[in-house]
Amino acid sequence: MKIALIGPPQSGKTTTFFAIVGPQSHPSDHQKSSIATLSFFDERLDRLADIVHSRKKTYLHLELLDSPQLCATPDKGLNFAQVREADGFTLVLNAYSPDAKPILNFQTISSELLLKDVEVLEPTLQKLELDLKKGRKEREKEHPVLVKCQDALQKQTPLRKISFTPEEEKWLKPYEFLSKKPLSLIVNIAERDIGKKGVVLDDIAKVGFPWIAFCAKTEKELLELEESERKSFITDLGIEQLARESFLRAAFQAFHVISFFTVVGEEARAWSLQKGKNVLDAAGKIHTDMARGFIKAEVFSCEELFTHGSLHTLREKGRLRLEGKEYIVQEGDVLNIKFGV
Ligand SMILES: Nc1nc2c(ncn2[C@@H]2O[C@H](COP(=O)(O)OP(=O)(O)O)[C@@H](O)[C@H]2O)c(=O)[nH]1
Ligand SMILES: [Mg+2]
Repeated sequence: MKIALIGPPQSGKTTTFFAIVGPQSHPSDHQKSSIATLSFFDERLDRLADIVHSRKKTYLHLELLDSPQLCATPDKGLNFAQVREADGFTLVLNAYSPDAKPILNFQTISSELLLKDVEVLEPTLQKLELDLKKGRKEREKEHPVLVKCQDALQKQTPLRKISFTPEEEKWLKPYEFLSKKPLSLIVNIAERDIGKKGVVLDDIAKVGFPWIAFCAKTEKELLELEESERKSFITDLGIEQLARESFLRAAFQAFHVISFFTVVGEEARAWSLQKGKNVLDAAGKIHTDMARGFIKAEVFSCEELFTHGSLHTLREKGRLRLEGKEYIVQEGDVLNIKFGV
């Protein structure tokens, strides 16, 4: 999964990048693109690994992209070639400078994403209709899907708000529509606003996207400190959780994904799965053989394991369930897939 930081120039994207990934071996360069792979530290995986005595822990990973090309400038707008590669966006909004207009910036950029989709869709649809007139039947099924998108966009509805069938999704995939990609927000607040709740945040909450607020400059500097020193600063400043930790949760929420876990041999591992998918889909993510030869899954919730303290007690209490392939995987499930090939 690749997430691109987008936003107006000077909103704090590059500062945010380093506030999330920490100081990098190469110095912070505001002219260059940077990409980093992030581990999604999940305390639940730590606890699970402890209880089942796993020696190895594999967290979820995610790529974060920061590029000067992703600036939305008033004259040029966003550079969209590079954003199309991303699976989702995090929009960084300036709320730190005295003249900041975060809500306005949010509105401008979200309508710009929508407009770019119209620019792609309109000529495509025209060409498609010409092709159909010429009798090119193979594109017949694509037409209603694109018309559905056109209807939404004409009503200013971003495509991420529309539900599509798996068949429709297949047709849409090559277009990489921008208003369809998951979006989360970062409100980059001023040093003096750390730990405060303000009007801006109330307004941000109303726009209905997963968001976090933090001071990018301060958190970037905090990560440059020694761990021991950092802790006291965090407490003094009244920061509850560093953006490094909260960011991924907001981004994941935008993607509508859940986490599930597996324990195989020595390794406890976290996985992501689209909300609403079943255990057969989950098996397919782990290994195609597991999906092909799927028999049953032994399932328990990690929270219940933490409550009961051991697998033994869970089993005694009948909290280890056997589920068939239709079972919808829940947040925090631990899956043990039984399969035969
Ligand atoms: N005071 C303050 N300055 C910030 C904050 N975030 C970014 N800046 C400053 O704003 C300028 C632009 O930040 P940068 O991260 O390069 O923005 P980008 O153009 O979106 O990548 C830099 O000089 C930063 O130090 C913040 O939270 N507080
Ligand atoms: Mg930058």
